[in-house]
Amino acid sequence: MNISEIMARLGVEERLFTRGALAVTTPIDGSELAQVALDDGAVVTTKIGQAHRAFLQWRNVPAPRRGELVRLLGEELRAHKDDLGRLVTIECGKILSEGLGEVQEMIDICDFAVGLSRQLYGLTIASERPGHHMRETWHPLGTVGIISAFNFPVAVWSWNAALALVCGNSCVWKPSEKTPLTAIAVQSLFERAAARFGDEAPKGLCSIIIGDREAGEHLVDDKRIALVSATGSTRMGREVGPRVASRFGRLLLELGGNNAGIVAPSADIDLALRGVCFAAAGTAGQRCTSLRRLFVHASIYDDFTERLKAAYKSLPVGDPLNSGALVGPLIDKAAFDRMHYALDRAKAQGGVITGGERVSEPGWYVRPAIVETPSHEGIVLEETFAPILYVMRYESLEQAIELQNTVAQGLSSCIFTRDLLEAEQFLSAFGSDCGIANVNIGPSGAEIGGAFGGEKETGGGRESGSDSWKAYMRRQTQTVNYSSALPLAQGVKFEI
Ligand code: UN1
Repeated sequence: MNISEIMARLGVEERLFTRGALAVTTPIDGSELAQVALDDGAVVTTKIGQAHRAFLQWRNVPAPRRGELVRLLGEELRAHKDDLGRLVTIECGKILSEGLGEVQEMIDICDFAVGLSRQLYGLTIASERPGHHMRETWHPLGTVGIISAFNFPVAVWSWNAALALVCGNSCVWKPSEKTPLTAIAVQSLFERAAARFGDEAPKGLCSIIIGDREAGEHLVDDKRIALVSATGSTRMGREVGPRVASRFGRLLLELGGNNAGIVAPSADIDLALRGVCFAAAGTAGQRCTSLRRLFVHASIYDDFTERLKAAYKSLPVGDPLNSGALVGPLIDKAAFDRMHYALDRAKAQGGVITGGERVSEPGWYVRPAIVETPSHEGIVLEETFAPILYVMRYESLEQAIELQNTVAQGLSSCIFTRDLLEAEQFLSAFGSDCGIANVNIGPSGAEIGGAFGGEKETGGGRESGSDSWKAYMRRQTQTVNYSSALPLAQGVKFEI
C-alpha cells in the first residue's frame, strides 16, 4: 500500500516516514507502510524542555486568542478530513466511515474548545470579612503529556490537545508505536495551523515523541510534565499512575472497560439488535467502550440470542477501505492470539461459542464471537480487546445491575428498555456505577459534548466535553482586601 500521496497532501515530508528503525505495517494486509525514526531519551528530554519554554510564553496569550489557533487547527482538519480519515483506516484498520468519524470527532472538539476559550469561567465568592472579596480563577497548568492508544490514534490526542491549548498549556504527545503515521500527519496539520496563526504560537507548543516504553517513561517521570493524560490498558495505568503520583504530578487516566448492556423485556428488539451489533462487533471490538457483556431477560433470551447470532453471521467482515465492510481486521496477531486465549477459557468455563474464527488472510480478520455463558466469572470479568460478546440470562433488573457492576472496570453501560421506571432505576444512584450510562443506545460512540471517562479501574479521569477542561488548569482562590482594616477570618484576634 502506498501512502506517499496521502502523506504529501497532509504536508508530511517524505524523510519523516521513509527512514528509521520502526517499521509501520497496516493491519489491512500486514504489509509495510513506512519506517519512522525512534526518539531516544535525550530527544524526549529536549522536546519536553522546548514544550516547557513554549508554555511559559503561551500562558500569556489571551485565551480567546489561543482559541483562534484551535479554530485554525479545526479548519486544517476539515480540509484534510478525507485523507486523514483514510490514513486512520489504513493504519489501525477501522472501517472508513469510522476513520472519517474519528476525524469528525477531532473537528467537533476543536469547535467545542474554540467556544470554551471565551468561557473559562471562575467564581466570585461572598467574603465573611467586610471590605473583602473572594474569587476563584483558573490559570494555565503547564505541559501536558499525552499517551494514546492505537484504536483511537488521533481523536484522543485532540480531546486533550484542543482543551490543553485553549487552557494555555503546551503538549507533548506519545502515540502508540502501532500508529505513528497518523500522529506525524496530525503534527503536520498542527504546524500548518500554527504557521498561519503566526509568531505568537511558540516553537514546540505541540510536539510528538515516537518511541518505545523508555520514551514513555521519560515523559511520565519528568517533573516538567504537569499533567499526564494516559489512555490505554489498566495494566499500563497501574504503572503510570504511581510514578506520576510519586512526583505529585497530575493524572488523567482513561483505562480499561468491561462494558455491559441489559436487554429488558420491554426493549424495542430491532433497535436493541442494531445497538448491540454496532457496540460489540463494530470497530472489531477494539474500542474501550465496546460492549463485552450482555444480560438478556430470561423471557426474551432465546428469541433475542437466535436473532443476534443470525445478525452476526451476516456481518460483512473484510477490507475496511471497502465501503461494504462493517468489521475490519484486528490490529495484529497478538490481538488474535489474545482473542483465542479468551475463547478457550470461555469454553473451559462452559461457554457455547458462535463465531470467532479467522475468516481471511493476510491480516487478522475474524468473525465476531458470541459466547453464551452459564456464569458471570473468570474470563468474563476481564477485558479482551477483541469482538467477543458474553451473553447471559437474567431474571430481575436488580440482579442484572448487580452483575454489571461487579467487574473491576467502570467505563460505560447501557440498558435497552421502554419502561420508564427501569430506565430511571438504571440511571439512579443504585443503578449503573459507570462513568457513562445510556438508555436505548449501546455503550460506545459517545459525542464529545459530555465528559468521557469512567470509574474504578478505568481510572476516574474525564476528558472531552462538559467541565473536563478543569483538569487542564490550576485553580487559584484569591482574596482581596480593599479596606484599610485587617479583620481576620473566623473572628480570630491578633492585635500588635
Ligand atoms: C476509546 O476507545 O478509547 O465513545 C475512545 C466512543 C468514542 C471514543 C472511544 N467516541 O466509543
